[in-house]
Amino acid sequence: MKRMAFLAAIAILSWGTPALGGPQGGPPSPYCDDGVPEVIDNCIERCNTNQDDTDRDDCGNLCDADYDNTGRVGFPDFGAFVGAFGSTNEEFCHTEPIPGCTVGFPDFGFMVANFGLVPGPSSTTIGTTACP
Ligand SMILES: [Ca+2]
Ligand SMILES: [Ca+2]
Ligand SMILES: [Ca+2]
Ligand SMILES: [Ca+2]
Repeated sequence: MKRMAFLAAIAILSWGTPALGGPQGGPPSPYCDDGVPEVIDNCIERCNTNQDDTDRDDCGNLCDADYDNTGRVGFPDFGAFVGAFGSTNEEFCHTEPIPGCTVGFPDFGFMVANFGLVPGPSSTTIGTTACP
C-alpha cells in the first residue's frame, strides 16, 4: 500500500511539473542562451553576452584565435599568442570579461583547443572566410 502511495505521489509530481522551455515559451538555444539573438550573435556556440570583438572582424573574441585572419588557426596565430602571453592585449583574451583582461592560461587552453580549426561560427559573417 505504501508503494502505491509512493507511485501516486511520483505521478502527481511529474504531472504538475511544467515543461522546460526558452523565454516566452520559445525554443531554447541548442548552444548557449546568452541573451543575444542567434541571428546576430558573433559567437554562436559560446556564452558571450558582451559580444566583445577586439579586431572587429565580426568574429567574437570567445570564438576567434585567428589573429591574422587567414580563416584558420595555425602556427602564425600560435606564435602571436605566445608573444602576447601575460600582456593586456585584449585580442588574445578569450574569457569574459574581456576589457582589462590579462592573457593567461585559460586563453592558452582556448588557443590550443582551436589549433588547426576555423574560427567561429559567427552569425554575422556566414559565407566569409574570416569567421565562417
Ligand atoms: Ca554567443
Ligand atoms: Ca574577432
Ligand atoms: Ca590564422
Ligand atoms: Ca580574427
